[in-house]
Amino acid sequence: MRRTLTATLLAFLTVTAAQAHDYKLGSLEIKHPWTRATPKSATVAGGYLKITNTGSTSDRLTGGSAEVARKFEVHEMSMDGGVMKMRELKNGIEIPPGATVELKPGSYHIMMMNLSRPLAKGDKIKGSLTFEKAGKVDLEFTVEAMGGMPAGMKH
Ligand SMILES: [Cu+2]
Repeated sequence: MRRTLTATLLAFLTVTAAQAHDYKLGSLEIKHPWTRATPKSATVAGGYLKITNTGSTSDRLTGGSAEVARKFEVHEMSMDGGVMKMRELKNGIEIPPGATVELKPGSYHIMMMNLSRPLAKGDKIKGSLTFEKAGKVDLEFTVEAMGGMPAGMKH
């Protein structure tokens, strides 16, 4: 009996923790915004998350903010003649109805630039995302372990 109770409680806590880091804005669901710990000299950090559009009209992620960055851009990374290149998406990223778009290393991402301080694992960075139609949502980026940047990545 006691064992069952503990297992149930654990399952409940796990689910609660996972849900605590999801956000909703109208028909947009935003899951697990995160970034990476940065070395002391770093001036940029990537931002990653998943956006699901449960509505019937398209929207666009056009920008946002992060308390540690003076500039916040939406970027795309792609292979160009065997070289990884990134560029700013001035018109943002489309989130079509019914679709889930993932911002992740090596793909679409948020670029936090001109960092005011290094990011340490375990930190929570307050920020926001702005969508063309849905407007603005406040959220937190969790800072995860430092990771290697893909070779050839330049700004
Ligand atoms: Cu970038």
